[in-house]
Parts: sequence; C-alpha cells; structure tokens
Amino acid sequence: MPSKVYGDKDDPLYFGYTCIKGREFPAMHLAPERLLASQKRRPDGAHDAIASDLAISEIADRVSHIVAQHGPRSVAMYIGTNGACDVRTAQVGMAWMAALGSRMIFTSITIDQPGKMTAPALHGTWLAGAPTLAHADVWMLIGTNPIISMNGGLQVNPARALKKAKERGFKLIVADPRRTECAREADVYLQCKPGQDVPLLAGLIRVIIEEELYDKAFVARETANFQRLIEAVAPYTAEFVAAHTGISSADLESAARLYASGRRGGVNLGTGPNMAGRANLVEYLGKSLMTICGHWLQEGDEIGNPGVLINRGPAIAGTPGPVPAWGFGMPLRVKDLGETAAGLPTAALPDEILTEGEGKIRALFVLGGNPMLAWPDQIKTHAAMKALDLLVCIDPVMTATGELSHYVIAPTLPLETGQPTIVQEMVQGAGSGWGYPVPYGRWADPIMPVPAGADLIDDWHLFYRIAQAQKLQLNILPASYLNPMLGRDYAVSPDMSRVPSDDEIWRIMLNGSPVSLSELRAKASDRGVIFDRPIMRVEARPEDWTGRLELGDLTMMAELALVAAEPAEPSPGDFAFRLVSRRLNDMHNSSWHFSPKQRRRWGYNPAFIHPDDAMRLSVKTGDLVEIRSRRAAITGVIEVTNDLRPGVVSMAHGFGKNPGEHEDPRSNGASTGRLISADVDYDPYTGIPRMSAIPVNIRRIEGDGAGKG
Ligand SMILES: Nc1nc2c(c(=O)[nH]1)N[C@H]1C(S)=C(S)[C@@H](COP(=O)(O)OP(=O)(O)OC[C@H]3O[C@@H](n4cnc5c(=O)[nH]c(N)nc54)[C@H](O)[C@@H]3O)O[C@H]1N2
Ligand SMILES: Nc1nc2c(c(=O)[nH]1)N[C@H]1C(S)=C(S)[C@@H](COP(=O)(O)OP(=O)(O)OC[C@H]3O[C@@H](n4cnc5c(=O)[nH]c(N)nc54)[C@H](O)[C@@H]3O)O[C@H]1N2
Ligand SMILES: [Mo]
Repeated sequence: MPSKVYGDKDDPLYFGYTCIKGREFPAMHLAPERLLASQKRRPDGAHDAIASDLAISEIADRVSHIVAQHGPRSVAMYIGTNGACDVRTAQVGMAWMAALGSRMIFTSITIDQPGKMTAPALHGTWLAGAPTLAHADVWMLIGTNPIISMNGGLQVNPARALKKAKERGFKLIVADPRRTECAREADVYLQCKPGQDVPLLAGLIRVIIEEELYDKAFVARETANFQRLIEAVAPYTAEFVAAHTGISSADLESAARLYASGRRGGVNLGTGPNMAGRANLVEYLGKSLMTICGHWLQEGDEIGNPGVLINRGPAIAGTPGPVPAWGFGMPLRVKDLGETAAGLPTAALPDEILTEGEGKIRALFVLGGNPMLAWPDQIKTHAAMKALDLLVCIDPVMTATGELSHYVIAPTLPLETGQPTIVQEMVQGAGSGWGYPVPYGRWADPIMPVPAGADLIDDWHLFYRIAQAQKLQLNILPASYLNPMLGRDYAVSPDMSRVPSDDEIWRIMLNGSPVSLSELRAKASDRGVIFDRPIMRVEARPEDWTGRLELGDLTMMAELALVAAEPAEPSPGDFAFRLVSRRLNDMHNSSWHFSPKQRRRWGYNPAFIHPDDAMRLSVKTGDLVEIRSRRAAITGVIEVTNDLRPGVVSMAHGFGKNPGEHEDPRSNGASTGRLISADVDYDPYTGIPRMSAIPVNIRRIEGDGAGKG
C-alpha cells in the first residue's frame, strides 16, 4: 500500500514537481474523516449510513416524482471543482440531464473567472492560440499567482519554467495588491489598489497606443474598430490611473513599454480581477492588450502541443470573429439573467431555488463542490439549500453542504480508479499559458485499494444508475472534443441494461482522441511521455477570410466610459478596507481542512493586513477582529505581513461553518462568502457579484487578548 507520494525527477514535463495536495493524497484515502458509506439525512438533521444501491433507487424515485409534478426544469446540477476533475462525472451527469430534459446545469466557472469565457466570445478567438512560456519574451500576470495556484500562465512546474525563461532574458510584469510569490520574480511589480484593474489595463493600452508601440501591421490586418478603443481609453490618463490604482505614471509607462517591447507574449488575469466587479471587461482588455501588441502565434510558428487526448482546433493565423457572449439559450426566471459563454449564472441559482412559480428548482445535485463554503452570499445560499425538496452531494467527506443534504453519496477517490491526463489538456483554451506546452500524456492505473468494507461508487455511476432506474437512454459525449458540437459525431448510446466497465467508459470519453486509449496505456502507463506527434505549424488564413479580432465591442466600450466617470474612491470613509481573495499554499478551497499536514501552518484562513494598518487598529498577529461588510460580519484572526498594500485585508475562502453554527475562528476559520451579497453590485450577464475588493471595516475585538504577539 503506497504511503508516500514523491515526484518523478525523470518526468519529461513535471521534472519531479508535486504540490502539497498531491503529496497528501494517500493520507486522504486513509483519513478517519472519509465517508466509507453513503449517508441519508434523518428528519432531525443527523445522517445515517445507507447502502449505495438503496440510496440510488430512492433518489431515482424522488427525482421521477419531482419531474412528474413540476417538469424537468425543476432539477438542477452544480459541477464543482472536483466534479470536473474526473471527466466521467460531468460527462455522464450532463448526459443524464439531457435525457431528463433539463438544461439547468451550473458550474463554478461563473463564480471563478467567468471573463475567461465571455471575453474571447466578445473579442474573437485567435485560432493559432497564444505562445507558450518557452516561446515568449514577456508576460503579464494581473491578480493571479500561478507559482502557488497553478492557475495557468506559467504552465506546469511554474517556478522552474519561469526560472528557465528568465535565464534567456524573458521579462515578467506582475500587478497585485499583494506581493506574491510571482511578484517577487517580477521585473516590474505594480502594487495596485484592488478593484481597479480596468483603469490599470486601459492606462497600459493608452500608453502603448500613444507612444505608437503597438503592432501596426497586425492591428491593420486582423482587427476591427481600433478607433473605438483609442477613444475609449483616452480618458485613462496617467493622472487618472495614478489616482485610481495608486500606480505612478513612471511605473505605468515602464510596464507598458516593457510589455510592448516583446515579440511574443502573454497576459493572464486571475480570480482577483475576475471577482472584483468587472470580469468581462478586464479579461476583454487583457485580450486586447495581447492583440494590439500582435503577441499571438503567427504564420509559421510552431504549435507546442498539437493535442494528445484532446483534438486541437485548426492552427490558423486568424479568427472567426466574435460570437455571442450572452443573450442566447435558456433564460433564468430571475434578475434578467440567462445562458452565457461561461454557462448559467451560479450566483443566481439560490434565487432560482427560492423564487416561487413554474420552473422553480426543487432538486439539486452537487458534484464535488461545496456551495455552503464556496458560493457568494452564504446567508442566501443557506436559505436556498434548506428550501430544496432534494439535495444530493457526491463528496468523500461530510461538508457544510453535506450536512444540509438529503443524501451524500460516498465516492471512490482518484488513486482508486484509473485516470488519463485529459483534464490538463481540456483547460488549454482558458488563456495564454494554460494546459500542457508539449504533447505530454500519461495513464495512471489505480494504485490504492478501496478500503475494506467500504461501500463506494465511482461518481459517474450515480447518474448512470439513476438513468437505468428511470428507463432513460443516455447519449454520452466524449471529453476528447472541446467543442461538444464536433464531439456529437462521437457520442455513444450505451446498452442501458448494464453499467459500462471502466475500460468501456474511458473508451467513450476518449472516442476520437488523437492518441487512443490503448496507445496511451501501452506507451505511458508507468510514466509520463512526450508523444511523437506530427509537428504542427500555424497556417496563413485564406485571403478572403472575413473574421477580425474585435477591439471596440460596444458593450465593453460603454463599460469603459462608465468606469472613466467613477470617482477614485468609490465610498470615501465608509468602509476603510478592501477585502481581497487569495489562495493559501497548503489548502485547496474548502477541501480536506482537517488534514494535519495541511493544518501545520494555519488550520484557519488568517486575515492578512499590513503592519501600518495593524498599528492603527492596535492589533497584532493572532488577535481576533470583526470584519464587517454591508451584508454581514465575521470574526477573523489577524496575521501581520509586509506583503500587502495598506488598506487591504487578504483572506482565503472556503472556511468557516454554516450560518448559525458555533464557529471557532482559530480552528474553523471564517466564511468570507458570508460578507458577499449576490443582489447588489453583480455582473448583469454572468451574475458574479463582487467577491474581491469588497468594502469592509475592521474592528478589534476587545478583551480577546489571545494574540501570539
Ligand atoms: N468568497 C470567495 N468565494 C469563492 C472564491 C473566492 O476566492 N472567494 N473562489 C471561487 C472559486 S475560484 C471556486 S472554483 C469555487 C469553488 O467552489 P466549489 O467547487 O463548490 O468548492 P470546493 O471547496 O472546491 O469544493 C470541493 C468539494 O469537493 C470535495 N472533494 C474532494 N476530493 C474529491 C473527490 O475526489 N471526489 C469528489 N466527488 N469530491 C471531492 C471536497 O470535499 C469539497 O467538498 O469557490 C468560489 N468561491
Ligand atoms: N494552493 C492552492 N491552489 C489553488 C487553489 C487553492 O485553494 N489553493 N484554488 C484553485 C482554484 S479553484 C483557482 S480558480 C485558482 C485561482 O488561481 P489564482 O487566480 O492565481 O488565485 P490566487 O493565488 O488567489 O491569485 C489571485 C490574486 O489576485 C489578487 N487580487 C485580489 N483582488 C484583486 C484585484 O482586485 N486586482 C488585482 N490585480 N489583484 C487582485 C490576490 O491578492 C491574489 O494574489 O487556484 C487554484 N489553485
Ligand atoms: Mo476556482
């Protein structure tokens, strides 16, 4: 039985890299907190173990009953971070929803970085894609810290990739109110005010245009409405940017000049800017910055990864042009929201559950997610979860959401099932420097046995077996096509009289993949391999091609005008601090907080503040404070650090308990989601409310005196 995880130094891509979450995997499989049987809620709120067969047939009955009474739209699905990690879960789950006739599928994307999907729709996708780090001279990271988060940008083993790139003169620009691990490596670091990324990006674009540093030939050939962008960024003068962002004109100019000086480059925005109020616009400006500098891959450039398990689209130096980012598909009943390029608005799902009337959502399936500690507006989420007729979670532990669930289905864990490296390839479309830079692939056989006496199922079995009980025929799409429309030709309608074997389901998932499942297993079973794929180079677009990258989308230009009219301090005096989101190195969202190794530093989510602020508030590390927003108050534990911009309090999410439950700030942490309101200051398209740069006040809690000094 494996007890230790270590990196394979000879791996041709990771070079021995592992993260603490990976190293903790075996411990998670054996953790005493792990559920070894599914759970059913009693009327008094406690849970009893239930045989998985019985749970599945009871759930199928209840769903059938709800659908018969209220129609398929009353059943919704939420795919969380661990519902997306094993592609079988989401693919079979979505096939079941399709068979049921419900389109109410939500994911964490709309409460994470929705601009990653809407901006390419508004701007147009450059089919050749962005350069990998190895082929770039300059890079900009805005509110993202991939050395720790692995959020894309710097690719796999980011610290090593960055070091290699810097050895050959590569330059890095970082903008973040917190001096992050990435900021320490930066050639230019901008310690900007949070929530002011629109002025920052518009200011950078203005400098590049005014100093004529942009790629004139590329802009003339491949873009539309450049003039509109020129006019829209004109108000973002050096003085305006300095007042709004706290960045001096000298620093702004040196960042702009450095970025424009590169031949190939990338721009990555992360959760910070996407959560700070203008997700679509900040990502749109990020794409526009790459475009005016002509930083995309060009004709003749080599494509780093032509695809191993995923079919990469054609590598053409051109764009089909913009496609609708919203205003299509199925409308919600609330807040005038509907389908978007980033999916349905998860932040509005509680409203869909709480709003009476035809189509009201009554049943929710949560796949590897934890709404109670992840969705914005914990108070409203709590009301919604309690209002459901049926709440089912698939989760290896009893979570805050599990406590409110009618059923918690106990799944197998990754080391107990075979897995290919497909998810890492699927994310390649999320931006520059995402996915594998080379055609790397690997198949991992199960290496740990399912614990003796446990009654566990692979997540996807739940939906397959509910469908069997409901006599529904599934039509399962492969995961090997990023475009589900193309993947349709490869969909499989299995014989529903039996459950497919592991081998069969993986064949369906990889149906039509460039490298087949059997080739992957034969060549890359005991270690990762860089596959010998034909070299792919970017081709010229046909002369008569009409698609252009849109630099002047009217909705985005109107939003630029709105921000240009905002005062530098939106609410002077009212709320002295801005609460910003962050990741903790040892923890992953709300998962596995009980793991002793992950708790070795902090078992909670500290409230990081600058020493000057600590002095002003008369607090020191370890002291308790009240953090109050317009919506609610939580108790935080102070951690003083020089890394932050004064006036900013930085806290991770995913901690604390359900509202009304006793919470020990030094052991459970606190829920930052409770401070958020889903009903004010939300994006009119994706529904994401302000989840970073939240106005708050901080007050010392008198008489606590338990600080560490
Ligand atoms: N205030 C605030 N809110 C935020 C954010 C923020 O920065 N600030 N960040 C947002 C972001 S970026 C995201 S992605 C969302 C996350 O939203 P969610 O995905 O809803 O939340 P997680 O905490 O990632 O939930 C993961 C769940 O998966 C379970 N799990 C762990 N391993 C497995 C497994 O192998 N199988 C299964 N089935 N389950 C498993 C864990 O126990 C946990 O309950 O939260 C968002 N919410
Ligand atoms: N160790 C660890 N790794 C993780 C996770 C985890 O919980 N722990 N979560 C995973 C998930 S679900 C995701 S989505 C990714 C996220 O990956 P990233 O987006 O890289 O997440 P962070 O490391 O929090 O970086 C966000 C940065 O934004 C800054 N910031 C906050 N507000 C603003 C703002 O208004 N403007 C600017 N410019 N910056 C701002 C914060 O200070 C922070 O440094 O990470 C993933 N990886
Ligand atoms: Mo996320």
